[in-house]
Amino acid sequence: MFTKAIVRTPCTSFINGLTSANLGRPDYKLALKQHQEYINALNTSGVEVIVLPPDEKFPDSTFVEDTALLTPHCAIITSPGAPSRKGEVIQMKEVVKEYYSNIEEIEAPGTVEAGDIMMVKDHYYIGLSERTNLKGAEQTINILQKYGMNGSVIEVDKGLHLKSSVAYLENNNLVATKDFSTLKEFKKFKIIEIPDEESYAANCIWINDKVIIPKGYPRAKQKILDAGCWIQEVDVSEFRKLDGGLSCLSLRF
Ligand code: CIR
Repeated sequence: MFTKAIVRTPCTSFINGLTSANLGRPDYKLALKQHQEYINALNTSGVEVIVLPPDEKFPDSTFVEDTALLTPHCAIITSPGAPSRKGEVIQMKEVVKEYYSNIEEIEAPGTVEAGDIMMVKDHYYIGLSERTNLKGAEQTINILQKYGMNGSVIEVDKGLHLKSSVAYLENNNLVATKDFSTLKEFKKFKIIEIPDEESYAANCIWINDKVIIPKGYPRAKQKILDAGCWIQEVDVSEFRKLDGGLSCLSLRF
């Protein structure tokens, strides 16, 4: 169970965030509205939501998930691979200090963005992507092992981060796009395969027996419902324009 979630209100420079999506510029006002709806959804999942103020220096700073890995035993402050995002971790470390006494950090030349890390109980799958390199993944695994947890790496050839394409929904259920559904590393899971045309919906989050999914993906929704999950939909269209999904918008712990 999660008891808390950290989010950060999008700043006005959010509209200039990194993207390869080709979906046009986000509408800032609509993004703020959608962010509030996201907070409401987290609240109704029984977590206390810690809302950080906008940080104009970093257009992508609303995507807090990438800046830290919060485990039950320690917090790992990451080392973002995107140059424009590197400074985001300084502020996040100060916030995390209030909740964790064991704080570890990924060091250069290692890079890690935690959108590449999927937690399955005490095992962490770490995507090797354009943002997370092997050195960063190895440092992460060493830290996890120090605290009695473990990790392994997965090549990410498609999508921004590992969790752009997969999500663990507890009870052995793994949501995955077609490309990731056949990976040998995921053989042991019950795969909920998301059709290609709705692949964005593979980025969903399990939070205290509820699954929050993006609004507007009916086939993905039906598949997740068929797996016996209780669903809430949230519209995150403006965050999608910056390659961001539901998981990116919070740190849940
Ligand atoms: C970026 O490119 O870094 C942001 N525009 C989107 C980050 C999305 N984060 C995530 O998937 N965890």
